[in-house]
Amino acid sequence: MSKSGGVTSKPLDNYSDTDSSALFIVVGVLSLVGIAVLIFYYLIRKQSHKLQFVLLMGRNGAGKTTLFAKLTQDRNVLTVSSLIKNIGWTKNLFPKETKREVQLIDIPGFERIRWDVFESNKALCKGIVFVLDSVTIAKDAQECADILYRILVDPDIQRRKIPILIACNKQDEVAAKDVDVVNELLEKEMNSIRITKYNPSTKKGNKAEFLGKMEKDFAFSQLTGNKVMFSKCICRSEESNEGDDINGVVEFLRTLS
Ligand SMILES: Nc1nc2c(ncn2[C@@H]2O[C@H](COP(=O)(O)OP(=O)(O)OP(=O)(O)O)[C@@H](O)[C@H]2O)c(=O)[nH]1
Ligand SMILES: [Mg+2]
Repeated sequence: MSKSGGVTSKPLDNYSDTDSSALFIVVGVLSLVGIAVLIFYYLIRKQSHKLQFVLLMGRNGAGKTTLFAKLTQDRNVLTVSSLIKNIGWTKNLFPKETKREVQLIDIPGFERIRWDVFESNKALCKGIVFVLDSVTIAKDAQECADILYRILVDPDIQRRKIPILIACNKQDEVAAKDVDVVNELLEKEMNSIRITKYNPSTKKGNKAEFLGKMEKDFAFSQLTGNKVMFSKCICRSEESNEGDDINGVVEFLRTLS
């Protein structure tokens, strides 16, 4: 009995040794694969972060290039109407944090260049700062709303739920409209534009281009995919550069860095 027990116990011990070393090998290989996947994922994320950027958009003279220079060079510049895009990384935007800087593209307001540059860069954008002139907004509301509408119905922008910050610039000027007033003016114009895209009563047009809730007046808060936010902005005060205020834009960029 004891002999037979001795005979059976030896092969069992051997089997157990082989089994545990096989297990070690499997665990080792799996760990290596896991580490490789993590490194690969980290590199892809790093690379895609480098490739992505935030677009500065809006009509001519809104202050995009002025804001771009403040964010990328931390200085005030005199500008002329842009005919080509500017690309650059933000500089010292989050000095005391581990947040990474953000790559920006300043898109000229000139209509044909604007949409060419937008079309060729939208696939890699991760956010849009829509800059507008708060002094002339009452007169320019329709044009600004047109641009915004086209951005917001874009399938790429919708599918990727790109967030948009509307920077109400030139708030240093006495004639500047408050952020709430700008919001109302734009919503009113967006309301009119969407009826031209699709009319719910006649059912004419493209339903996919109707933004917001059918039964209510348009409000940016009705957009479920794209988050649209507003902030005041002063990037080149007429009186003194010390009065500049781009905190709302910096906060927005922080959420994307
Ligand atoms: N008062 C005031 N003026 C500003 C402000 N920001 C920009 N400006 C002025 O607005 C004018 C137009 O600014 P730009 O930065 O060239 O405008 P833009 O949006 O780049 O214009 P385009 O390149 O034509 O699309 C310039 O004279 C700026 O100095 C601001 O916050 N306050
Ligand atoms: Mg410009």
